Amino acid sequence: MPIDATLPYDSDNIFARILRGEIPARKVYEDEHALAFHDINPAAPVHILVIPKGAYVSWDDFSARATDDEIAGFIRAVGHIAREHDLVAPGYRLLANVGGHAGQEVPHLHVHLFGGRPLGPMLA
Ligand code: IU
Repeated sequence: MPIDATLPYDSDNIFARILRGEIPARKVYEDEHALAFHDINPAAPVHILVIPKGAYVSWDDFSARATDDEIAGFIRAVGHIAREHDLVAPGYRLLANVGGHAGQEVPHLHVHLFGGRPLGPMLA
């Protein structure tokens, strides 16, 4: 079920539990602002989720409430991970679903990083 992105942050969501180390994840990167791990149901040869360490429901919540430091750190982490995985020359795609129409399932902001094959046209 897609989430309602206007609801307050639920600190029991699965990505919050991964951040607290209560649930394992195949981590690929971590710093002060961001954690990245392989998606459990990959849609491409490279399918990494990058999440901020702060408690933000969605891109909307993050862009409204996060500090400039958090936003800059998070965006830099996404770029760093793409470069570390040699995705710049072949190309890659970033996607962040927000709420019901986009089908966001987990109520902690996550940016999908897809790569490793031609990704085809955007769906919308
Ligand atoms: P969405 O943008 O909220 O629709 O994407 C959620 C993603 O989180 C989706 O690709 C799932 O496969 C992925 N995921 C995960 O990697 N680990 C989990 O424990 C759960 C979902 I639940």
